[in-house]
Amino acid sequence: MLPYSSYILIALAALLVTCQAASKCPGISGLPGRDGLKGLPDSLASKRHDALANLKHRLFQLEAVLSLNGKIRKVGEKILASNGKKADFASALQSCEEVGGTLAAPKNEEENKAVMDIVKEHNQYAYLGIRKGETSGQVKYINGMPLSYSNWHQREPNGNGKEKCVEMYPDGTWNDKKCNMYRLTICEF
Ligand code: MMA
Ligand code: CA
Repeated sequence: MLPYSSYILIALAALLVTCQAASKCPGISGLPGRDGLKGLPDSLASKRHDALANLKHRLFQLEAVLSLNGKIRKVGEKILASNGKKADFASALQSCEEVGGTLAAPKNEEENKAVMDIVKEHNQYAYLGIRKGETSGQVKYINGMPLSYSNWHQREPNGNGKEKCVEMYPDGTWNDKKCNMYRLTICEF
């Protein structure tokens, strides 16, 4: 037989575990409220919830305007955008990185099609965020990861060490190419 107070403690512990699992602990009696251990009162938590909802709505509106004007293209979690400028590979990459993005590198057919649409719109070949390793010649993303998707044009890549960058043709296929050409800049964010 346990003392009476032990049963109360066990009951309280059970309640705590249950309500925390459901994220529905009351904000009273010293237990964490729905903000868990951050301990915000429910009134503040609800204000913060409203503010987040407003932000989301505003973002949704802004994305709609930018899409409508053809300024951005959304594909999965990615946002693609071009500054409409032609540049060599290093300058194109720099332009993207300066604004927190990187050169677009399609990782699947859907992304490839989205980049292709921008290439077609501008009627300009574009550099992709893909290049060959200095010594290995291995084809990699800017972050050094090996290629996981490709859409080479027939008989490409054929550069044999002389073509370290990759461009996209208006049909969406890829060609390894020298890095000092002037090609459309398309960034991903
Ligand atoms: C160019 C150059 C190459 C490409 C071939 C395809 C002649 O070289 O763009 O990168 O592979 O054309 O014919
Ligand atoms: Ca080539």
